[in-house]
Amino acid sequence: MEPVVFAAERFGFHAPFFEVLTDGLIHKTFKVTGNNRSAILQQVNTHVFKDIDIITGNYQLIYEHLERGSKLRIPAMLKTVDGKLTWIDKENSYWRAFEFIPNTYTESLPASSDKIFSAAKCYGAFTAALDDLDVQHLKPTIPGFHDLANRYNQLEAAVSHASHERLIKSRALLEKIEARKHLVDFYIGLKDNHGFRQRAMHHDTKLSNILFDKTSGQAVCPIDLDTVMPGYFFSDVGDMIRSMVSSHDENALADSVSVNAETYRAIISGYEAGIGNTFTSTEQENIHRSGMMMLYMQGIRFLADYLSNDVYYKINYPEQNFDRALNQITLLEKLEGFVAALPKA
Ligand code: GN1
Ligand code: MG
Repeated sequence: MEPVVFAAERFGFHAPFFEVLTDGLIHKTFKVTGNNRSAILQQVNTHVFKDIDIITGNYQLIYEHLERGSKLRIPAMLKTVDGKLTWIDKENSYWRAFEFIPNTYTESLPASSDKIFSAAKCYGAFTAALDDLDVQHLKPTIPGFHDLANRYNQLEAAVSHASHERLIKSRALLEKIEARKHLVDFYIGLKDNHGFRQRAMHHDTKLSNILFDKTSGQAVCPIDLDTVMPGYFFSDVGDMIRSMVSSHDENALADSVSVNAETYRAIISGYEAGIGNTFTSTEQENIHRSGMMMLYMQGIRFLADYLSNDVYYKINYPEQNFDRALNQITLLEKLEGFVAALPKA
């Protein structure tokens, strides 16, 4: 029997029907259906999320906070037949389950500006709804996750251990990354500037991490909340720009990337509508840096993984992490041109 079938049983599903939902690069996710109900079942990647109690604790804190004071509702975590929130199988894999919110679905790229606006507003509203939660109660689930200085150091460490062949192939990209080190300096500076607040950031704001309502076509809530933790303004709006502004994601060939102006505007205006007046004036003034920060960071992360022989991201062919890095840095170059041409506020 497949491990997912055993796991489903622990969460009360007997002889279920299951579908593999493959979008993420980290966890394995399934939709299980049986006895007229469905749930999302996940095998947690514990190499990435080393402490399952931290991700579970954060999730419950967020869930309860939203339940008390917000219209926004996220899927509830489900319990096993013996009342636990997680189950460990005989291979030592952790499993958990979430309620499947009926009549919802996830969108994929390319998507209309209406969908993008609705998703961006939802991510903004999520952070706004958590504004009165003391952000220090959310524990960092991956230390240094969107710390650009940390990511830059990890790339340097990867360079020092890389194979000759992979290093030669990466040379031009490494030069482009080095030439933009001012983005790392900006990150270091913002931590000491009180105009930038620490707040609850989702940190993985892909379009596919939003549930949409099938009837209204509007965003319902963000999902994939393992990386919700204290962060800075650029992460969520920036990761949306990073992952949505081109008509295909980071797995597309670099020569196909482009900045869609309408999508860009929908992200910014949707996010502003959602986050409302919790954004400070300093954050607002710097909003157009966000996409560049995130493309730069993701380019660095993919290249560091390539130079480390692909230990982190799932790949489908040997050079995929290099191609993803090239995609992100190419999009960064295009975004720089686009932002420079924006009318000054
Ligand atoms: C990972 O697995 P997924 O797709 O939810 C990664 C994000 C990256 C993304 C790039 C925990 O997210 O930070 O932006 O891949 N998540 C983690 O596709 O590293
Ligand atoms: Mg994720």
